[in-house]
Amino acid sequence: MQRRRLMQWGAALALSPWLVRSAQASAAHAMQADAAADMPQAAALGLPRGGELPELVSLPLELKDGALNGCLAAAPLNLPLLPGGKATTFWAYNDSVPGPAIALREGDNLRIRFDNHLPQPTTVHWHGLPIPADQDGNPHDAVAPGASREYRFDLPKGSAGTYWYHPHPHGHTAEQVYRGLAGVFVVRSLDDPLAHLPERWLVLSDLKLDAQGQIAGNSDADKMDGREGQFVLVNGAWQPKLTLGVGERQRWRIWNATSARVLKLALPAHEVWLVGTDGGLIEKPRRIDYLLLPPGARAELAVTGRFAAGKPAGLLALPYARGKMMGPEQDASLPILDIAPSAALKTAALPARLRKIAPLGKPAARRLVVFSEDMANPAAMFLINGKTFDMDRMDFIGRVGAVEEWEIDNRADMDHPFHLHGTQFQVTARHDGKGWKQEPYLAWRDVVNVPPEQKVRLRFRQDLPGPRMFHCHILEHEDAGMMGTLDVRA
Ligand SMILES: [Cu+2]
Repeated sequence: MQRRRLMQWGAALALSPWLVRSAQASAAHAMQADAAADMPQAAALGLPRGGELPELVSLPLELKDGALNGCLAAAPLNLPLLPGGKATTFWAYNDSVPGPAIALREGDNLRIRFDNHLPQPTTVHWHGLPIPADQDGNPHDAVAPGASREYRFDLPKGSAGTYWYHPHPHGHTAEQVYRGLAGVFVVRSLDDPLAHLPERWLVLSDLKLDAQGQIAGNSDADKMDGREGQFVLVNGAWQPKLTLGVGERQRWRIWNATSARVLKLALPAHEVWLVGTDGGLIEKPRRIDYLLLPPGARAELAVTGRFAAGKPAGLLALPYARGKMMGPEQDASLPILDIAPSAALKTAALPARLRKIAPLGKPAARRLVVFSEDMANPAAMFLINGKTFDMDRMDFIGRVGAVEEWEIDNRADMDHPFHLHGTQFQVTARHDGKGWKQEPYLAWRDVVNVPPEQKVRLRFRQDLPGPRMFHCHILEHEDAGMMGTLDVRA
């Protein structure tokens, strides 16, 4: 097998990084051909496209004893996706792909009964939310097949933002997400300056089917590069269509729920302002030409329908190279969503100020987080500070309420999007390989992409005690051990 050969070469040539790289390049070439052979072309599968953008289903919630109560169950689900009547088996929350949307307000208290009907242990991780560590679906708190648990937390003031939930068991996160387990979670503030805009929610996910129309397992190339399938879906549909009035301003929330794609999203025919990041609104709208959304990240946009002549009317993912070792890079624009004009509408106002974000003060602790790859060591290929994930090791000890500054230094060959649980951070500066540049605006994030030979500085505060994961959000890298634990102590 090509993979084994690659590893033997890697081991034999461990003394010469350059030789390892060239051996990898030729093995990679052979593996690309393998990967193409086991992944049929999109067109050959007959997945329908061009339908109306599906609305997300909502999770029913019942107010009882001061809490909103709901149920989530993870289970296999057969969906008749392809023509010919043969169903594709997904794993889904409440028989829905994506999972049911949860929309709450700051101050709400949520209680979710969760049932695991999967053949594997799982957890529900509430990605980005500032909730207690023991409610956050850490890999340490797995729910066994057939077992249940309750997740319970409140949404503090200031937590309005665009979040999601997905499994986080150690070693199975990528598979559970690519089989369909992911849902969105929106927290609204009581004084939302954009409440007057109609909202569209777009969940971007990746689908890879085999020749039988079933969800394909991960190839060796997927395990190394992070998985990319034939299809990028929006709310579970392939290249669906949304209508936008000429001159109409809408508020879009976009989730990158793919395992590994760094999406460089553009709307060339329209007027686009960035208004929010993972953890809610930024201070002032920023006019943008494209949005770089790494795996796991979210954004809010104010989109005005302009339908500029001669420009593609839809949402595109522009070409982006993320240093993949095996697979081909995305070297052409990928249509994600069609946009059709409806009647002309008055353009709603976009406030000049959205909210105030206070910069986090001087850090009480500074830490260095180095991403590296060791292609000669299949047992520990993706490393943080030279180590692979160990559930029983605390990598850092932090303090509740203390500001920390972390420098994420990518000394590897691929992009690795950094993610931290339990809080939102502020990126303060980025090093592009030549020098540091101050981040031009304040924003709350929980994912930041770090390309090879680049560095990012960020600050955060953890307001609750307990172990918090930090990891690469390419889910195959996370499963392979590119993860650590920050133990926050009172
Ligand atoms: Cu990674």
